[in-house]
Amino acid sequence: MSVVEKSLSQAAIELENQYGAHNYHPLPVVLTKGEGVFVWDVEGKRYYDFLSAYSAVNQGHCHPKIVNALIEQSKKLTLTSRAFHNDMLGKYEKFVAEFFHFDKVLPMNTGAEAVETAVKICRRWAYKVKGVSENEAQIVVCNNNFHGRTTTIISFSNDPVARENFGPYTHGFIKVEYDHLEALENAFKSNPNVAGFLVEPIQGEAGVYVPSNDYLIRAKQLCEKYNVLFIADEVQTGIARTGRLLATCGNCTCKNKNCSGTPDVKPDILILGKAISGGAYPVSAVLANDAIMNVITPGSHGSTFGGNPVAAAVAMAALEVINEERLAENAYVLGKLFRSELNKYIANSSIVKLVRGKGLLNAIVINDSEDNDTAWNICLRLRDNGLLAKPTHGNIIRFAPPLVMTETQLMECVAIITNTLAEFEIH
Ligand code: IF1
Repeated sequence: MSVVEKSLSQAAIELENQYGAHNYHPLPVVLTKGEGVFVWDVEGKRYYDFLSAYSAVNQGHCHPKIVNALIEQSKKLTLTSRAFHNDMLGKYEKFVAEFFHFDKVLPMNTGAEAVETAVKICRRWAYKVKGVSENEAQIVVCNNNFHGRTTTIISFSNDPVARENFGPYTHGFIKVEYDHLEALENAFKSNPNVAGFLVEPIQGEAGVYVPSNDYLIRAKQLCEKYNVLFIADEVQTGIARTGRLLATCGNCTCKNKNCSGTPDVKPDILILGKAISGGAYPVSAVLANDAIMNVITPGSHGSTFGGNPVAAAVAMAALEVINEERLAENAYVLGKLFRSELNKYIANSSIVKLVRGKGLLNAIVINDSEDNDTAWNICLRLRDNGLLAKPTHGNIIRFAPPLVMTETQLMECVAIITNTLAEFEIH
């Protein structure tokens, strides 16, 4: 112990450094409390949370309805495993399947588990339904994808940091350029064993890349033409984050008057995670109609915690909050305001190149090379000024506050962000 009293934050960080694997490089701030759009550090300082735990806390930190569902179910029955039935699973499965307009759901826990589950369903559908020879199924993915951290998923990543020295890698994936329909059709045309196309409706980790307006719908049409399953990974873009219940499909129940109301593209397999539980509990889900989901037979897939009673109670409460508080509509309106205000600043900025995003999933691109630390230093100053955000790749800063934010709070955050950026302007 140094002679100078260690701050509580410093002590907590040192514990992590000594006893925790160094698999992250967090911003130096130690949080101890969250409520709505705010979090507090151990020294009592309040921040606006502009990351929302990577879009898992869309409903706001510690939402009372969700926390109450967690507490009440935890007092009754937490886990039975799937060796027996319980009174929560069927109710939850019906709720979620109807909420997203699919026949069935396969409940899992993390986003990566749900992606792995979707890969298994797609492959088995290829063999049992499409007639692809055993072990020959191919799934098309996009360059700069992020779908999780398991060895199969990083096998089709092209991010060296996420992939290097974790081989041997899983076969059966073809990479194409994102938002490139010709490349996608060529992959389908040149390989009859393609069973699925796994895509993020917006590439979050890559830097909030929003594809061309017609990309998803035309990609789905190509999937139909070549009998390929369209698999939407909405772990990050789903649950109202992009101004609609789902980034892919408009036939939602969010009653968002801004929404087209007609389905842009209905996935064959939908992958959800993160905010399906409001960040209160690990919950993920894979949804599909019977013609696809029924390839899964007893004993062919499972999980100890998948669909447990607490997950069921929490997820139903978290999804109810989305509709009750019209969070898709709020994300749509505040997202437009956020980008409009940032563009006013960018018009006269030397260090911010652009802002992009949909709903309240946005990012700014800093006019600096990826390997410089301007974006990191901006995030450190944002922290000092009471707002938490973190760069994705090098020079891109993601801004994704909880969807419960008010217009007044958003404008206060715009002021914090632009005043902080102004400190870095080159005059
Ligand atoms: C980390 C990124 C975000 C995801 C999509 C599946 C998963 C994720 C589209 C897997 C998870 C998280 C993971 C977390 C950081 C964060 C992240 F930066 F890694 F890429 F959000 F953009 N599909 N994303 O975004 O879900 O297994 O984590 O529940 O691993 O560092 P998970």
